[in-house]
Amino acid sequence: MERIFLDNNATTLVDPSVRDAMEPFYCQMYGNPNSLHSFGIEVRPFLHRAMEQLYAGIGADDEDDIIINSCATEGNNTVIMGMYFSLLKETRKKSIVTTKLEHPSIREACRFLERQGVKVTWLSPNADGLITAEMVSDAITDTTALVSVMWANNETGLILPIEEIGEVCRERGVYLHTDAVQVIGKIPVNVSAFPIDFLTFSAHKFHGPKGVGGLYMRKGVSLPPLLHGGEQMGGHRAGTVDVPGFVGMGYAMELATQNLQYEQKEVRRLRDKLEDALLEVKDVLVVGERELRTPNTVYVSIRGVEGEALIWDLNQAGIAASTGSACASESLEASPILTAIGADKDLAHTGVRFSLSRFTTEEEIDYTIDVVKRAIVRLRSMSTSY
Ligand code: C6P
Repeated sequence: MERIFLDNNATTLVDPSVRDAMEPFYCQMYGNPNSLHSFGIEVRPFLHRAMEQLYAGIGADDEDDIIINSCATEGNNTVIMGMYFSLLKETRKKSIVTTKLEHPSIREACRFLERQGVKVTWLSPNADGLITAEMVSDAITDTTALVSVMWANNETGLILPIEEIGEVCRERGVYLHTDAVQVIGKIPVNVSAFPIDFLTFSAHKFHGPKGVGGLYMRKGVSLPPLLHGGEQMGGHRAGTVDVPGFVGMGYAMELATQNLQYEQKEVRRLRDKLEDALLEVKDVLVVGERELRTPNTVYVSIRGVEGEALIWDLNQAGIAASTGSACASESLEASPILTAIGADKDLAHTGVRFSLSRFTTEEEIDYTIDVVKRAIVRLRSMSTSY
């Protein structure tokens, strides 16, 4: 049976051309880029090029920094922990503003800081699932050091108004960090045009390899490293960089930019087709307005159908979707996002996320529509609450 992957917000297929670009760095050019001999020296131009691809992909200025690390979880922790050691611990700037929508890598890092005495303000989304610039503005006080708001939510795909939020932060003299994991390759990202100080991304969310990510830091802002040791990454992140991963991430970023239009037109058309078909079914609701979401994501709630049960039925038919974050998929708790936007208890257990990619085909979507519709009938017929 052919399998269908509609869980691209969890991870993505490595583009075969990205894999080809990485391949020479395993058994041929395997030198440590910090070595002074030819094995090390020959690698450096490729890393230089990969770095340029990243700068171009996010619109960074030459003088800004991009720190290559292991994943977005590391990037997010570097910002939160770095803020703690540089500002929160020592100065009167003792608080952070963040949201209840964040990925656990922000949420748990902030909870850890709460236990160290830092004040964290947790913004709840409004009924549309959004955080507004006004909410951020109201939450900032004289003691706020950092605002951390994700650019798009991984479950709903809802895009938050980062530019406006950045303007508020700039006016009030507060740093802005954004977790941009879910927007690379889906909407244009230009950090030079937006008032963003820190931005995290992760290669495996845009058809690059797992285990490599990046943290953008605007020129003039600095954070102590999370990993201490050698002088790699200009002292910002010790440890030998994953050379094949770095090269792959650079190329994946270039391809993400090249495919942006395709994503916004074709991937979106397929997503809309799936969404329209699901909305034909009675008592189905989609979280968030289409225009406000990343083009590949639909988060649907189907009354009378437990999210896990539907995922199981789909899996039997070879289709991979999810109830939400992959890293929370073993928890049977209600969806935090559906709860946050005011869904009742029954509804909060029904969320299912479909996330497409540029490799998704029309046939796959047609088949999925058919399978989901049949699964809904089957599961509702067994439901005690519907
Ligand atoms: N979200 C999901 O199923 P890593 O794997 O550390 O590079 O990325 C973590 C991460 C950080 N921020 C956001 C917004 C994310 O979506 C993720 C990963 C996956 O939604 C796995 S939990």
